[in-house]
Amino acid sequence: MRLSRAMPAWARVRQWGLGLLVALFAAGAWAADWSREVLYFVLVDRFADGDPSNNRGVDRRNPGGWHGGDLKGLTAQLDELRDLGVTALWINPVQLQQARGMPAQAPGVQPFQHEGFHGYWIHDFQAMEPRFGSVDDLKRLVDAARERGIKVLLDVVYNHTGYTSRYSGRRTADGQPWIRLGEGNCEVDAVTCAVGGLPDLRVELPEVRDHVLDANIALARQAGVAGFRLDTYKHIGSDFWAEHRRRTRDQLGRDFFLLAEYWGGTAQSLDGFFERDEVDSGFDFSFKGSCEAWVQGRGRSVAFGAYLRSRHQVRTGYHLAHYLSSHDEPMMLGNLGGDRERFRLCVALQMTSLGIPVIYYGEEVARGGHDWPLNRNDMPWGSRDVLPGKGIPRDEAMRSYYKQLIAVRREHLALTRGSFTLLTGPQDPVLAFLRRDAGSGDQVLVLVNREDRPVEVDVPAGDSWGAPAARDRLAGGAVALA
Ligand SMILES: [Ca+2]
Repeated sequence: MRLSRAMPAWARVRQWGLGLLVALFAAGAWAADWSREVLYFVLVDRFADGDPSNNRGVDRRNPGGWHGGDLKGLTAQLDELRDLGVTALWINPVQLQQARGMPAQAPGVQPFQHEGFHGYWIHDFQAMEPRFGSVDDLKRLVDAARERGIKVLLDVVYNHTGYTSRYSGRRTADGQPWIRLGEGNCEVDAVTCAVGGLPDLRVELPEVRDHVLDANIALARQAGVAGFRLDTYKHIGSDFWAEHRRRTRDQLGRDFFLLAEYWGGTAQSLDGFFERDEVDSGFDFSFKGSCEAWVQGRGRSVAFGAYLRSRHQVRTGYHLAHYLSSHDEPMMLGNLGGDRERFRLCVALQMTSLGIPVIYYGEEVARGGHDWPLNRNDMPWGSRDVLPGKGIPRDEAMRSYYKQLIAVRREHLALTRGSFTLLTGPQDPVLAFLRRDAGSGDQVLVLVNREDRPVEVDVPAGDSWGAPAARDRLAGGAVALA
């Protein structure tokens, strides 16, 4: 078949009805199975302002300042996420932030004041940041999301406080400081070092551990969130994470979901945590760079396919969460020099690959902003009257493409839990692989062409392909198989 670069082709090879039946059965039997979720990450301050009365110190011209978004605003825009097809929402930490920001500099940006708008500079674990909203606002978000079939993951920090906090100088009952200041080298000892120079909480001390655990668990229980995204996982020891797993399960339920931010995480490097059942999932830091390289012509297609296959080594019942952009890395579209056609190929690969796809807010409308701090800029709302991103243009065609791919992913068990068979030959320019779900018989053939021209490709049909007809899930229509 002929393929243009921008149009990966899909062919589903078995009866649709059987796949649908099995999908419904499986969803009921595995209430806590996150293999079919599509996760959307929002920096609350940068998304939607639903309450101007809490906009203390807001300066939307400051790339590191507060921009006014809040939980009420996010709640009011949940239909935007439901319409896109996402099934889970991850929001940044919402506890009270340090009172004043820090002077900051970045290439290409005027020196600016960096505030705690991102939520990771906590002053008090037991209080909410009023610019984000109240505990009731968080509960209303969770309830409104649940009505739309969307789970909410709350980001929590255990490793450090803000640069200033109510904990500085605090000591335990037997006189030990709560904080380690400026000690250690993260290259030598990740647990005792000060990440980004932030005061390191000594969570190995039971009094400190109980304070942060109790605060986060109480907030989760009050609001009814479905799980935690665990910040700076690498920088806390396994004893803490084992205790964390026990307590969250005991107090928040067996299905309470844990997603670890282990910097550099892959199927291989996360396996120890999965083996010890500390968490249910971890971010896959390898997908973004691998995809960027391949779509730009670096490396053979067969090697990239072998990499995708290696992601299937993840332990059964545990998940990799793979993303194209994040608040801690330059955004993919910028890394690709703004090439939206190549970006689309990575979107297609993200949505046809094993794991929990994570969409960084606004990426689905080709949000601009490349490196920090502009990778955390405002959600584009185009002509819609939503601040802070009112008037920022949106690529609606890109959003439609995301919608289509998310819908295809959610319809096919093969794409979420199926096996991976690489069909690319050593010299083939086109990447070809088959995803197959043995239980339902659902199969999807994925073909991706990174060349700047149409190419012809022969794909060896397996014995399991069955009926000699398939359906193109992107362009529509039948595909004849010979
Ligand atoms: Ca506000």
